[in-house]
Amino acid sequence: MNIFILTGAGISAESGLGTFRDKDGAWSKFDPMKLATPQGFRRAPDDVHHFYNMRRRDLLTAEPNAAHQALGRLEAGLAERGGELFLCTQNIDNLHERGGVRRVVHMHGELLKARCTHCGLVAEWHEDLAVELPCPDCKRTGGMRPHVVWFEEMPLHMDEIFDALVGAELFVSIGTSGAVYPAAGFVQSAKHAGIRTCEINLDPSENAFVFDERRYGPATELVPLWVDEVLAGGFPARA
Ligand code: BV8
Repeated sequence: MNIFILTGAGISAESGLGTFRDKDGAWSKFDPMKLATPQGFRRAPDDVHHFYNMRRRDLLTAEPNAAHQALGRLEAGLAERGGELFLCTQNIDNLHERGGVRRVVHMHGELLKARCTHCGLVAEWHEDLAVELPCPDCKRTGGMRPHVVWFEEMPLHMDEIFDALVGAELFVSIGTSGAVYPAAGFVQSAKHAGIRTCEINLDPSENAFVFDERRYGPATELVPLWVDEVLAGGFPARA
């Protein structure tokens, strides 16, 4: 049994990391066009670094929750049965890895990595970033940025993602509003490929109507239950 799971900020909400479009989400306080676009970074790099430095510090004190840990169990359980979990996340935190998932595909990049726009270096980075910091490799300043995908930038690993998507038997979306493309379009691609689809979320997403099955509630309650059902006997009964 091969399962493709797409996660979003909602799966990390109960670990204390904020979401984007919920009532008190990041985009209700900050302008994404100023803080999550290449032109925003060109125009005000210090503001963008401050936004990501704050989030990086929060992440370093956050812990994975029961939903992250359940997906770690799912990956191991599927492998024992000759199956595979393909975990694609829009999140830039490392809570899936710390929850036990061994292979995580970060299509929007990773908050604990930095990239040099001069030489292309990508390096682990747990401290604050700043414009005046020199690149560890080319030593030039002014080029270090968070290794994250901003709006109008191409998400990462898209070929690998689509290959895994069409090879899955079940597509599950967890903790995402379905507002951002191309991730929000994955469920349609799964549907067109004849793959069963399931949404697990606090509230219905923008593309809830597309899903065959829908479960609503906190991820730390629903995801462990769902994983137990899958590992006990294949696909959960239809809702
Ligand atoms: C691109 C930076 C192409 C990282 C982010 C149509 C097709 C293709 C593109 C577009 C299109 N229309 C518009 C576009 C452009 C744009 C886009 O989609 N705009 C939207 C707003 C309309 N897309 C892009 O620009 C993407 N790039 O398309 O490139 C291209 C082509 C040619 C040449 C070049 C490029 C890039 C998208 C990535 C942008 N980066 N952030 C960061 O700072 O983190 S966006 C941001 O939104 C994050 O990455 C985040 O991951 C993503 C999605 O948000 P969610 O994770 O869903 O979070 P949200 O708050 O929205 O929802 C949380 C959900 O959780 C809610 O539903 C809530 O109910 C639930 N929840 C809350 N608590 C819980 C819970 N669930 C369970 N339990 C709980 N406790």
